[in-house]
Amino acid sequence: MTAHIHDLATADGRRLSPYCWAAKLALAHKGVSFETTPTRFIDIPSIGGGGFRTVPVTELGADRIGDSFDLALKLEEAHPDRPALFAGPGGVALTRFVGAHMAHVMGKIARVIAVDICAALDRENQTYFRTSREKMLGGRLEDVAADRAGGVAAVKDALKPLRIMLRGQPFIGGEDPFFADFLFAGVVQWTKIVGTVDFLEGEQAIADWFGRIEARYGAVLRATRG
Ligand SMILES: N[C@@H](CCC(=O)N[C@@H](CS)C(=O)NCC(=O)O)C(=O)O
Repeated sequence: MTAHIHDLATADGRRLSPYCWAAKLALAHKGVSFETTPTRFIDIPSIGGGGFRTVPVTELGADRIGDSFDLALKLEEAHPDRPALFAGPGGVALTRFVGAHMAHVMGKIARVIAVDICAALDRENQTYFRTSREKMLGGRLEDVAADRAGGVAAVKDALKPLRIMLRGQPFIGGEDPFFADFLFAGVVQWTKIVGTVDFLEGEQAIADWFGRIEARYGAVLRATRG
């Protein structure tokens, strides 16, 4: 079975979304092949005839799944014999916390690079993105990003728990990556795709951890345009 992902893309086809990257890494971890369709922000409401507000939207067999965490749960249920994404109900519960922490880090990063993301979209999508993100971030994208050094410092502060944890273990999942790792790897990949700020500069432990993910799933991460 080949899964199909509606995958958020910039005007030049670069695959942008942290959650779409997490979904692709989860599929690869479970050995499920996938294809992608580049999807712009304003095309999301038309996916599958309507009803979805975010991507990834993943077609997996007869299912159409509109959330990356739900996709990971479905994959774990369908393939318990393959490498784990959660390793049991406790792992699912803990990954909810990691997801919330990842969203917190993502919010800090968005303040620095939302203006760069906007520049990478086509005109129609720029209008949508600017309006929605300025509402979300509470100001003009340029103003929110004006103190770049301060914004980067806030991201680094938010990454402290990950940095400390990686002193003692190679992955959030322990000896092997879990979905929690893929949620954070999606965020790192997002910043690399936008490519305007190197948040891993001076972050050796996190860069090494991302390198370990790349060592396993480099083919997925190198497909920056699908
Ligand atoms: N909980 C969802 C969140 C997905 C999400 O927020 N996706 C963003 C892209 S990173 C999106 O589609 N945003 C659409 C929009 O802002 O209109 C998941 O894990 O799949």
